[in-house]
Amino acid sequence: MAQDPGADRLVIRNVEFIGGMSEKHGWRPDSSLPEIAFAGRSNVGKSSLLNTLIRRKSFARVSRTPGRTREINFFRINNAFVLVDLPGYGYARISKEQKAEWRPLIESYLRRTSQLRGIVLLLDIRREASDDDRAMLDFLAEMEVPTIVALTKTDKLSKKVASERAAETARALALDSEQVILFSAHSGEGRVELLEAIIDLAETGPGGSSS
Ligand SMILES: Nc1nc2c(ncn2[C@@H]2O[C@H](COP(=O)(O)OP(=O)(O)O)[C@@H](O)[C@H]2O)c(=O)[nH]1
Ligand SMILES: [Mg+2]
Repeated sequence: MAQDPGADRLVIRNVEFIGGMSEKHGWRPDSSLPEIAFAGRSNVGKSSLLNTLIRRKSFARVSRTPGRTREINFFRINNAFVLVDLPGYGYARISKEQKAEWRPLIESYLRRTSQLRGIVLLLDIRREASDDDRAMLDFLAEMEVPTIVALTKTDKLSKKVASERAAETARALALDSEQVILFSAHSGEGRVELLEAIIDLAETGPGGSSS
């Protein structure tokens, strides 16, 4: 793998927490770097996926800090792009008021970010997409944001069933099969594929032109 000339760009050399956006129209970094955002319902495995992708203790520490879990957190990676950790949505145990909170915050971020190059939406491979998941996908399609779906926790299913689920998900959500990536934080499945996909998005100029 060290001999592969393409592998170097996948090495995470530097991760820097640059801050959190906690309310609609609130602070956000004025970075001009491309941004890639990660979204999904609470408990889908987003923290685990990001920790697997980034492999930094400092990253895990920030995402565990109380108060940060409902913010949008920004991390500069390799001084090349910004990874945006959106708050998990739709957790059944929180109040109605809190439940409604994610939407304006996430929508405000998405509408204000001209450097957004793509979004990774996480879905648990064993569950059907929720209304919130579908609302998010519709919103992203409307905004014409390139979308990747990561199906998480694939280690819970056999390889055969997992790939059937991937095909079903693509069909049900009208996605291309290349947009769906199987991922497991436990086995590491999909880490390289997902990293390649997000770096490709980050290196694509606005409106899809190669920069
Ligand atoms: N089997 C399995 N469990 C996972 C995986 N990723 C996360 N989990 C579990 O799912 C739960 C929620 O994970 P977490 O990363 O905190 O989800 P978040 O709320 O989306 O940040 C935890 O109990 C994790 O151990 C995975 O790839 N495989
Ligand atoms: Mg989390």
